[in-house]
Amino acid sequence: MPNTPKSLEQAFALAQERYGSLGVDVGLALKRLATIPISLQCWQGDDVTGFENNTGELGGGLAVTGNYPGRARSPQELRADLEKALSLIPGRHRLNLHACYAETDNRKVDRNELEPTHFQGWMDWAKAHGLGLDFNPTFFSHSQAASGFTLSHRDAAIRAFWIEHGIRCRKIGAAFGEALGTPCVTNQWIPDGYKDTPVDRKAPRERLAESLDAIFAQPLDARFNRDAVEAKLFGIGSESYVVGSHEFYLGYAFEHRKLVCLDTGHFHPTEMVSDKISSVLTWLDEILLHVSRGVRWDSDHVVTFTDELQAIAAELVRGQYLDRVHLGLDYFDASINRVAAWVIGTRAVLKALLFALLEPIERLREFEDAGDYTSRLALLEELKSLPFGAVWDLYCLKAGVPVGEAWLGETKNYERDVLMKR
Ligand code: RNT
Ligand code: ZN
Repeated sequence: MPNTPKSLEQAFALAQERYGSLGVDVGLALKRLATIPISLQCWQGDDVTGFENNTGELGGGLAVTGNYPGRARSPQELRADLEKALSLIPGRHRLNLHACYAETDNRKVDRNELEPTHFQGWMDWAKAHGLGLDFNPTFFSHSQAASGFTLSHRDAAIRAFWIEHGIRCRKIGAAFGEALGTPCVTNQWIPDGYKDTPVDRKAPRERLAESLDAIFAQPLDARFNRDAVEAKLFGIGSESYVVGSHEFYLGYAFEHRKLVCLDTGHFHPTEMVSDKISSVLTWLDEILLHVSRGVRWDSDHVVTFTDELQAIAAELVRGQYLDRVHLGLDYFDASINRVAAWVIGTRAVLKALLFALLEPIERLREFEDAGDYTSRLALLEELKSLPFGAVWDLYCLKAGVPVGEAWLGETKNYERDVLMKR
């Protein structure tokens, strides 16, 4: 059957009945889904290059692989690509910017000189498109980060340079929040670490704590800016030791009432972020998620509808955490169409959230509370083959975005007409 509005409505009506028989209110689930913003990472559009026109080499132990044509080379191209992607994704979302995407009119403005005005173009664009903005200082791809150390560097002058960058970025974040009427999450991630086994694990961490205290010294209005800190397990060239480890930042965030950012690629491959959410939220008010997909390592593959993504979404819904968790994407794949990469990843997160919102949670809880684990397992398995796709399709139809794989054709046209001409 083709995807005519009529056939989609019919399929939806049957799905609604089926879910209704399990006590699930499909209409309510769709309403809730429409209120959840996903922060799209600007850096998927240009392989984390930014507009500083520096060496063009990606630092910080990050790696983008692939050479698919059509990379955005200017703010105009990046915004056009984002507009295309957003037109294929249901709902209202956000953009996650990095400091290296400043617009400085071809003038050299160093990271410790950045001001909100250097992001005016982004603010105007975000406002015109009803998007919120999130922000990240860029502590990599820079001469002052060449040693692999920034906020924990043993040289106080280098630390001071990066502290100033961190301070300025928080203010830029607050300017975003004030201009757009929605708090900006400003996320601090640094690459600092050693390739080989250090003999002093302690001093860099003490220096990092001091640098963070300096960055966060000035309180900012939480209506405009929220601070997050992101840990990592290892990077390329920092395999043996990372200063900003999970325990380090968890402690820091708890002590200083910051958000931790849990990046799904930043843990040992068998450690699951889905299990960390309720643990961390027992102690912190809010967190940021960087949804990524590691393949064997922190590879930053495009997010897909995996078991772990479903488990994360389920945790957010079951724990009623949606208002305390900021959802952002973090991957960069240069081996496929970059607009499609955004669309695939964002749609996957939304699908996972919808799947979770359609869960007959009352019934499952009853089974669990009664010790009936047989029924819990049986129902969880049966839910996987309910007509969830029909609900998702209708959501897309009503949101005015392409249903099913139809978005791909639009992306291919854009590739032919725009991306291939770059
Ligand atoms: C790096 C972190 C960080 C970056 C972005 C570009 O491992 O995940 O979030 O991916 O800041
Ligand atoms: Zn991340």
